[in-house]
Amino acid sequence: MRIDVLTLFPEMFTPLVSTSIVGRAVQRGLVDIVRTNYRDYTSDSHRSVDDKPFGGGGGMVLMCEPVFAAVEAVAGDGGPEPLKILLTPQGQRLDQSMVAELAGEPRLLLLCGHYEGFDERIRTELADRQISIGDYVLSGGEPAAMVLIDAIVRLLPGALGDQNAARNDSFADGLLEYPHYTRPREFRGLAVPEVLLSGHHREIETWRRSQALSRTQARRPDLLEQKRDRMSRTITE
Ligand code: 4H7
Repeated sequence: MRIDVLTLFPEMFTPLVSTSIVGRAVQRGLVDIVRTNYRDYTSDSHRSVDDKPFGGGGGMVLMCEPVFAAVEAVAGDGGPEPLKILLTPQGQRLDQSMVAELAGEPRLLLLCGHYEGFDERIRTELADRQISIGDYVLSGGEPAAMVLIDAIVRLLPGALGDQNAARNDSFADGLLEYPHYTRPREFRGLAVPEVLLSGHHREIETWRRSQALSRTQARRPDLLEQKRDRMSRTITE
């Protein structure tokens, strides 16, 4: 997969692309993450990327010129046509099913905004999709793009170790994870649940499933609701 990131702050992505699961996926050639600075596509002597809003009011707005020029240069490089995604609080809310769908794309292009945001014509003419990572405000789209990249890359075949991949499958069914424990068996008087030390794999499996269900019911009943909806749709279809 290829992911192009368009941003005024390409250096913000360095730790992401060089560390942990995403860093390893890049090393293994599972994903190619290419950063482009809008500022390299300005045409005036001041290299302006933003300007005052028409109609007045505070703040600055990212201009069409450098953003269109950057997208056209990057997307027109001969590779597959990328799906162009704008990260914005106005977007469709990201969830795991959207992540899985995007992980199937050959190429994504992520547009990160700053200042007061983008000129409206960038949204309407350039973006194929607008995505929000949640209902809160960020100073720029970069952290949102990083969240999206991390969530997608870990789904690419070979990105996780085999063990993790298997576990990921069992969690991909829309439940919260069951509790995890490691050594020591007792820590400050807090014991690990006996069943996990029993060696009875079927019982452990049942316990984990029931923990995942009760935990989801207690903390995120909306997830169980969605799961029910998905299941009833599957039956009626
Ligand atoms: C596009 C338009 C994403 C991008 C406006 C981006 C939250 C999310 C941004 C803005 C983002 C999310 C500019 C609006 C700065 C807020 C203070 C970048 N914030 N901004 N303003 N939830 N900000 O996915």
